[in-house]
Amino acid sequence: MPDSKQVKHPVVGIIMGSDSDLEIMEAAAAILKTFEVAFELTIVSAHRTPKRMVEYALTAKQRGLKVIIAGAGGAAHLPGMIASLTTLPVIGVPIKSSNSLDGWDSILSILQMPNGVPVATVALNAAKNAGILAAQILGISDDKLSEKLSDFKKDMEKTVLDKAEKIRLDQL
Ligand code: RP5
Repeated sequence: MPDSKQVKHPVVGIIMGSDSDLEIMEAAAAILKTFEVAFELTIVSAHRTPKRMVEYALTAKQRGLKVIIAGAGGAAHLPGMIASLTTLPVIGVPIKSSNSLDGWDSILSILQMPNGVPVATVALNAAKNAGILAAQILGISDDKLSEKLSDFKKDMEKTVLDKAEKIRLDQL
């Protein structure tokens, strides 16, 4: 557990309900790679592999994970169920999947958790933000990572300012 895409000492667990979610969830893996955060990635389905889901959640902390990113679509119960079984922070990624009506079903299934069992829900298909948020959580106790996040923000700012400058010049 898990049995795919394993690295040494992962601190973030990226899980998803189906391989059809991978196209979206890859963005979480990509941004964690740029921050050099070790992660594992696998499929855990709340409905099709409920026993695997329980085992994943119950062993996550002892295996060294610090944050779990869980993506699912439609009747998206995976993030909430994982959150019900662990004290690790769980970030939910609602996915507009093949069985999703319009994406709202996925969003509300993940967002509307009962008091006591929070899931930090990002925007529809926003796996990149889930990866950034996971890094920010880890950055609280990791100065090097926190610096990388700070540089990331500075780069974003520069990109936008460059675009703003370009628009002004183009409009002259
Ligand atoms: C959910 O059902 C999965 O997370 C996925 O988003 C959706 C569709 O799964 P597949 O039928 O494509 O395997 O549980």
